[in-house]
Amino acid sequence: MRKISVLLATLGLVLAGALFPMSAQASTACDTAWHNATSGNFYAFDFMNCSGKLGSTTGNDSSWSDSSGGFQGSDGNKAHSLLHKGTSGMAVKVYSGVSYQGNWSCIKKSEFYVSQLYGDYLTGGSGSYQAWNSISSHKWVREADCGTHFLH
Ligand SMILES: [Ca+2]
Repeated sequence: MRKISVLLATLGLVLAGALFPMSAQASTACDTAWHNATSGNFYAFDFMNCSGKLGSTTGNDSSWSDSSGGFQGSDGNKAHSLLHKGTSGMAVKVYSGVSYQGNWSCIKKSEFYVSQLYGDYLTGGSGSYQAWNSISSHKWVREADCGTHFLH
């Protein structure tokens, strides 16, 4: 009888692992978007669950509201989800201000994506600031440069 309980408990854990393989906020839509994304690129989306692409780039962008780089025009202060398909091992540091100013946080390669920025915060810098509707610039950095500040 006891053996059966242990077996069932183990089976339960295996099933839970299969249903939530990546994180508490795993998203089937973002899984698909990640697999379809171009290697080496960082993406941002207008809506949650990696929908409504704002832009993508292999490089840095000091302003998501100017007319150059991977993010332009009305892309600033709009992102609700992010996707990281970098291959170098670098993290992407996102900022609430243009020119890499304001509050910031990072998405690391092993996170793959952030399916919902709403409720997450840019805790780097002075105090913290909402992560949704606020990202205005980004750059690739060494993961160690992010300290403990990572999006979830
Ligand atoms: Ca730009």
